[in-house]
Amino acid sequence: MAPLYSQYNIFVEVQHGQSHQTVVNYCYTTPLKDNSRRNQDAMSHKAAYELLVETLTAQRVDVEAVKVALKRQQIETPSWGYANSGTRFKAFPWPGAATTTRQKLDDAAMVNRLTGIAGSVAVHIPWDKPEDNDYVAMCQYAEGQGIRIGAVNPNVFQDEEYRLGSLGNPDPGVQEQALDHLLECCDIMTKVKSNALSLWFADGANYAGQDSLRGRKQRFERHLATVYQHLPAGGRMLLEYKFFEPAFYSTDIPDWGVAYAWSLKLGPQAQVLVDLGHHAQGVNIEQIVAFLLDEGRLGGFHFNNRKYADDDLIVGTTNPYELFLIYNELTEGEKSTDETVRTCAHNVAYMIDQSHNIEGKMEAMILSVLNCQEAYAKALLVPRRQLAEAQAAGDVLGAHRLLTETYKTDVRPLLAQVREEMGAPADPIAAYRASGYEEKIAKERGKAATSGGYQ
Ligand code: PSV
Ligand code: MN
Repeated sequence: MAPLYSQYNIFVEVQHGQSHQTVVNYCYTTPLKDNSRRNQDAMSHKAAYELLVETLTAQRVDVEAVKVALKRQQIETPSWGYANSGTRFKAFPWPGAATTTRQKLDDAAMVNRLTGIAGSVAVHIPWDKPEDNDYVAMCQYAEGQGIRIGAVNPNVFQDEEYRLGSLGNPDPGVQEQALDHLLECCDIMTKVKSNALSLWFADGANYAGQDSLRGRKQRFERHLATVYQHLPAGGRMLLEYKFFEPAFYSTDIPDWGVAYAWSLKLGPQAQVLVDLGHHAQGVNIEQIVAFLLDEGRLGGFHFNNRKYADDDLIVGTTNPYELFLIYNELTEGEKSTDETVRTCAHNVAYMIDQSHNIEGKMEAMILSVLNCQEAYAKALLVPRRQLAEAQAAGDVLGAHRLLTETYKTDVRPLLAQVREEMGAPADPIAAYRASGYEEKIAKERGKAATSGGYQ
């Protein structure tokens, strides 16, 4: 097998003659002999790591504590992210993309081996329904690959009966059908040892007057209460909101306010799930995160990235700064003196929800996990005490700068070191490319037939 390790290169920033009155760090600001402004000499990540530790330690960062937190981080990958997906115009098949649940589990296990922090996989039922209906065996198969089954996602949007919605449908028979499936998923949770029922509904209306808005609300509230009663012991219900699509006039759970209000009505096991693609342009997601954390009702994330709508692009590719700001709130929550907030922050389910339409599925997933890891690492370095002081003193730009300068820290050598200490490759993407896995699955699985587009 090809070596799993690749050399790590960093850039050395030279800042001659500049004073560093830093409460924040300028990474690798080491003067070089040749006086060049930007020297691209390669340095092993070990040397870069040691330099970073020195810099951070001088800023009174407890690097060991940061490493412990990074080793505990977990990102759940979605089974559906390993399969072919597409837009309404076309789904382009990718050689080797998974078509069976076992293949999806194999792929998720590979992503976990390469990153060390993707130990669970979310399933979507019936997309992941085993042919023999043996969910226990499915769970054992996952465990045999070194991963767990995470959130169970019911699917009440694909059957023909759901044209006018599921729980919100005006037809009581269709409501019943959706409810049965949701209750079946509660049973599946026990079989696959999952503690999260992750709910998203495509329900809504396309035209004013199409249905009673209050009527739909009441149907939802009634049926969700029944589902809540069926949660297995210790199980959580995560309520995902989305402001539009596929319904374009009204959506039954359009925003976090509705999801929050319903979670309060349902009980403590119900919490809100934030999908980064489910907000209007410009919405301050980190503020939503802060609010829900403070109320102890932030249940989980569906990470992805958007530019225009629910684009489902790789998390951290379009707006890495937003991802950092979200992690900043979460990290602050993890350290809070308020027990509700701390407990909530430590129990957040970090999940990816993406479609990889024009790119390979495996590399996309590895990159997604790494982008979350990088955002978290930076958030862990935020000098909380100084930030609080600057905020209390009304030092607007001082506080802002503490955050932005931390964001600029090059944490890659730290992450390479953490991965190696966890037995993962320093550069998981290079390791994946060198592993032969992509070629192997392409050969074994071939190219699946896809549909998509207007038919
Ligand atoms: C809907 O857009 C969504 O975000 C929900 O989480 C679904 O379960 C997922 O995408 C896959 O369709
Ligand atoms: Mn989602």
